[in-house]
Amino acid sequence: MSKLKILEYPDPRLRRVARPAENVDERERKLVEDMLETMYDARGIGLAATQVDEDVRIVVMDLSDSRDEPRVFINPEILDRSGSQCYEEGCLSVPGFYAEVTRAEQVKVGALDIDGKPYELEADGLLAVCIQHEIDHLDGKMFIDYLSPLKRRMIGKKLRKQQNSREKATA
Ligand code: QAP
Ligand code: CO
Repeated sequence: MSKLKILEYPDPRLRRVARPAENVDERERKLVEDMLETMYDARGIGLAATQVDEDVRIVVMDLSDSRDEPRVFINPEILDRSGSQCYEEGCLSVPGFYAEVTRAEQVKVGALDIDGKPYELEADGLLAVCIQHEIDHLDGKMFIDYLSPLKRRMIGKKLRKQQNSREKATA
């Protein structure tokens, strides 16, 4: 397994729309392993392939406290949604920033598992929030898009500053 580099806002590569996986093979399974390692190392609960600069519709998640319940979604699709809930979200690609976002309360998701087998999942609460957040990434969308343009610009400026000083420190 190997740890991957996580892209950070406002990197334009986070805006690409990922293409569906044509099959679930060794290449896809290796990516899933690497994404899980990357997510666990960064102490995240969800990670989309877009965030590690991979152009394919794959999401990994783990909402457990014990960090031993990995979930894999290949070509995930929201089949049904209902209700609405407000949740304070963060993102590994927007480190240090959190904001409340309103999304569907319940979703039904269809996806392929790590063996390429189709399955469906009914989710609510944090699980539903996380799935919607991660599928957004595959469509080039981020949680800060739901905030005001002013807030988004402020976050972009602060992150750029952090990124620049980090670059200088390692130069
Ligand atoms: C998406 O986000 C999510 O700023 C997953 O410094 C988040 O794993 C869905 C993280 C909340 C629903 C609710 C963020 C780690 C992790 C940070 C994450 C940070 C360190 C974010
Ligand atoms: Co995110």
